[in-house]
Amino acid sequence: MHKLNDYRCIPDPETVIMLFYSEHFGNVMASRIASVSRNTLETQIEVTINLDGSGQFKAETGVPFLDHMMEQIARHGLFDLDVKAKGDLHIDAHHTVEDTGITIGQALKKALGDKKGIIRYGHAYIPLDEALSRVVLDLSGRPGIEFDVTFTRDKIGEFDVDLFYEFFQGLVNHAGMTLHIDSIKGRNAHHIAETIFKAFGRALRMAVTLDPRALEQLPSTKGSL
Ligand SMILES: [Mn+2]
Repeated sequence: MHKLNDYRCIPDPETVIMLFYSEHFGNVMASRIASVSRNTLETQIEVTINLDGSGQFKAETGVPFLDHMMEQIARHGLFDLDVKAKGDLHIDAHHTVEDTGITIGQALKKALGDKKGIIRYGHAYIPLDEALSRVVLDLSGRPGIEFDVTFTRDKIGEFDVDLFYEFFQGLVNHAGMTLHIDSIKGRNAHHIAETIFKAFGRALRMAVTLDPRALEQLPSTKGSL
């Protein structure tokens, strides 16, 4: 059995875990990739996610602010994320944003597979100038969202701030995740939104990370997640 202190010269615990994992389980790691296509009369969406990526991001959704926010998830979560969405934007962005959240949730669930070895819980505080947000999540298998965010305006550019909740609710319902999002401080709506998405990426990265001390275990006393 290998021990973490084989790598004690490397200070960053995430680097230690990644090195340990890629050395011993490299081919398993490559499998945490999933693609999902979801088609309705309102939207056609394709998502590919690699949980063990490097933050590469591509999106064509026709909703630039959504793309800007999803890029925060990919970059700060170190996920590779590719999102293609065609939606009924002639009505408004509601269906496209909600269904993109749903499809990312489905892809995330598929990429996680049996969830063996994952940390399961994740949290992050992220500041941006005057704004500060906290995201805490549990890959519990049970959908639940607590969204305590007050925006200082109704729209960021063309983007309706109500849609942030719709995005996360769709994602949570289909990923099977408990998600608490709290905006703690903030005046600028763009900053508030960005801190939420960065914190979500960072918290999700923690939760999906494989724990080298428990690679063969499911982190639940119930025996299922
Ligand atoms: Mn920005």
